[in-house]
Amino acid sequence: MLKKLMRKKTTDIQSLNERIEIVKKRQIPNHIAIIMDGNGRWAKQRKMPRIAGHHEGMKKVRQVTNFANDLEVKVLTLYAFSTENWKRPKIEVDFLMNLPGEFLNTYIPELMEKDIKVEMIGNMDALPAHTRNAIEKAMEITKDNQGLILNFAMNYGSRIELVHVMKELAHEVAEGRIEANSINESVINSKLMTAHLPEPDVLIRTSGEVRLSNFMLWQLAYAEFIFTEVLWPDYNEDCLLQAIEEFQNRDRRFGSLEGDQKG
Ligand code: V0D
Repeated sequence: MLKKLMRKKTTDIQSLNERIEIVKKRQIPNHIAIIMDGNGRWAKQRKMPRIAGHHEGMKKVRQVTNFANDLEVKVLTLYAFSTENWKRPKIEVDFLMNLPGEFLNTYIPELMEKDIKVEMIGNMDALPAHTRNAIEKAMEITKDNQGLILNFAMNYGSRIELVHVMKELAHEVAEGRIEANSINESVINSKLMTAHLPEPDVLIRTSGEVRLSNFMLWQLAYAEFIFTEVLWPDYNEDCLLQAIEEFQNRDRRFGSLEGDQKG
């Protein structure tokens, strides 16, 4: 019985490696965005406090980041905290705000070793000073790294981002710095917090929720959406590989059709 189990495990690992080889021969998405949902539900199922789910979720951030880096994904954007999340109980928000510091304290040496660069989008001003300091320090330390960009969406909301873009453009028009007629998609792109990044090719949302929840509304215009029932603390390499396989299969089926204005 044990032998059989072990053999099964070995073949599972082999097939994972085989799948990686196959996936690597095809188009790897440049930019993957993930809404990491289901941490609270994961904890509830185990009769644990919600914060235990968040903490377990943080461990998955590390695992998924390392795997995306191995696959040579260029950008991984993770929705860590939305502008709506402030409505949660203060004790939960306080716990969440300690996660960036804890994550970075333990993970920075590995980020340096793997050449991973930390960035963030969202309104930093409203974050507690200790959270902001931890993230700013990590961005500073990793700023010259050339590998994966690990982009955290923190206190991010897409509509407020677009409001800022529109306000800025209105000012520029009012002051005669640009003409209203010259506003186009690339002008708007250049004002977004993601201006320097490629658009996401894939959006993944875990935990069976099938909504965008004010996440990168403009940037996701052409992305493939992949929804999974898996709760974020249960998400792993196999799940991400499955998502990329799904992306590659969809791309193959629809990528060459006319009328789908890609790129
Ligand atoms: C909780 C699942 C890493 C989602 C993942 C404050 C909910 C674990 C970070 C992190 C959170 C953020 C910035 C940074 C380094 C790490 C994080 C939050 C929540 C919100 F520079 N995990 N994580 N931030 N969770």
